[in-house]
Order: sequence, then structure tokens, then C-alpha cells
Amino acid sequence: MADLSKFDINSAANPNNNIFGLPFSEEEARVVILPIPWEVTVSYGAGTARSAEHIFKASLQIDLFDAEMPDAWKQGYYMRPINPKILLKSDFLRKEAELYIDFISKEQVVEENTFMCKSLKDINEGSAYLNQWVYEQTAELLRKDKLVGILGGDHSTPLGYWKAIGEKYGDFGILQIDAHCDLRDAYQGFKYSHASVAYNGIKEIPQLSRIVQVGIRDFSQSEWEFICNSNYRVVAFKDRDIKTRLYEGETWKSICDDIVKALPEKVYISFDIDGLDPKLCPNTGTPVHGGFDNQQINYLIRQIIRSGRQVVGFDLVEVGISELSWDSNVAARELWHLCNFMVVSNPVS
Ligand SMILES: [Mn+2]
Repeated sequence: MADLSKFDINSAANPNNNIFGLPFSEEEARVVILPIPWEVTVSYGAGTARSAEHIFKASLQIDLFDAEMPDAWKQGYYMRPINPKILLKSDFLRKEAELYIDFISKEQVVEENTFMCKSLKDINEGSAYLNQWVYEQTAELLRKDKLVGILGGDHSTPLGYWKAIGEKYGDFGILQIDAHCDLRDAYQGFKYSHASVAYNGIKEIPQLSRIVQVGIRDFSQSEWEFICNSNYRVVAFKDRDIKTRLYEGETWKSICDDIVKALPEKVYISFDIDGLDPKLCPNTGTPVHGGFDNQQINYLIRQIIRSGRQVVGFDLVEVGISELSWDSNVAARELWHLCNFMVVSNPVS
């Protein structure tokens, strides 16, 4: 255990310490945050590959005292350094993807252009490489009984972690906070697109028994049909339906009760920041108006824990970067709550 006798939670954060200004090494920390600087397939705004370092900086401003969970952090939180090779690979493939997206937007035929065929192959192989890398990193951490959170990057990044979660915990469900379903089959030709992560999870991870999507407000007909034909393996709580119930006098608690009931015992939280109201994340890759206040989501997670369900892991993805660091400020605070919630949900036996 780290020696906390000289650590004062009331003083300003020491920038030489790790995330949230905490003094833990990876060995000492129970929670390890793995940053994944990757945004090869983003289709609208870019920047999320570099958000982890901004979130790290913003995290130093957070007040560590949480009256609700005052001791959680004492179990140790640690963020790994950003892997420069992964970032470099993302930047390189992103350039190829931009040319490719521009090419298909002009309705040109990929099969007739060998350069574009090669680009698509490189991008799909690079994404498969990333998934394997994430799987190996997270599986190793889970073997050491760490609690793991992923910090994206775009929403394609956690797929390898979901596989490792399935192998460690068996059947589990995902609570997906998102404006989008991410149920597209190879969006724009990219097999491991950010817009396909839920589809790939369902197809590739047998232990993933259900995805419960909350906040959905921008989706295609094929995604909607996928949900309707999924035999409840994907359940969607659409933003419009949630808001209608609220406008007609139902409480957020009763809606959360329904969301919690739809989840199995082991719950993984996949938090796409664009599920929130874009006033909280204006620079996210694919913003859509509508969505939630941060306290609504924190209340929902609290209700999941109160129900006795176990939060086995999380990812926080699609955080944009901005001059005034507003997006990373919000994300750092949500990351803090996610770490606290995960620790409280996994008492040391
Ligand atoms: Mn998403």
C-alpha cells in the first residue's frame, strides 16, 4: 500500500503525482486507467485521440473529498502513460481514412481503385491490431485483480476490453450511455468503426448477454431493425421516450428502475460522453442536441449499485478537446465518479 500519511487531500494537487494528483504507482493502485489515443474511423469532428492528456490535466483540479464515498480513492487510482506508438499509428491511419472518406463521399467505386482498396485494408487491419492490443493490456490487468477503466479515444476503443471482461467475469451486460446506437455493420466500410462497436460486441463476444442503450437520439433504420430483431439482446431507452415520460410526470427514479431492471447482475458501463447534453461536451466527435445532465447519469449508476449489481468495468470515450478545456473538465469529473462508483461496487473481501 502507498504511504498516505504525508498526503493532504485538502491541499492543491501536486502535478508530479498521477491522475487526480494521487500518489499511487500502478502496483499500489486498485484502479488502473488505460488511455487509448485512437480515432482512426471518426466521421465528423476529430481530436478525441488526444483527450486523455487534457483530462489528466483537468483532473488535477478536482476536489478529492466526496462526502458520499470519502474513502474510495484510498484504494488507489493510477493512469498509465499514453502509448506514443498507438497515437502515431492512429494519426497515420487517420490520414488514410480521411482520403478514403473523401473518396467514397464522391460516390466513387472503391473496388476500382487499388490505392483505396489498400487504404481500407490497412485501416481494418490496424483496427484489428488495436483491438488485440487493448485485449492483451486489459486481460493482463484483470489477471492481477485490478479494476480497469478505459479512457478513449473514439468509441471503437473498448471492444478488446469487453472481450477480456467476458473471459474474466462470464455473462455480463453493458449500460451504454450514448446519443447513437453504434449498431452499424462496417460503417463507411470500416469493420471496427466507432459507429459499429455495439454491433461488433454483439457479434464477437458470446458472454455479452445484453446491451442497454440509454439516451439514443440519432439512429438509422437498419440500427432500429437490428434492435427490434435482437430478441432483447439490445434494449434501447430512446431520449425522446425518456423525455416524454418525464414531461408527463414520471420521475427519473421510476425510469431508472426500468433501466436497472433490464440489466443483468454484472454491469459494464460504456459512457460515450455524447450521451450527455452537448453543452457539457461541445467538442465531442458527433454531438447531438438533447441528452442528459451529468447528475442524471450519476444517479442512474448509483441506482445500479444500490440494486446490488456489480460494476465490473467502464470506458469513457469520445471526449473532445477545446481551448478552454471545458470538455475535459466535465470528463475528468465523470472519470472521478466512475472510479469511485467502481470501487464502491467491488468491496474488498
Ligand atoms: Mn458511441
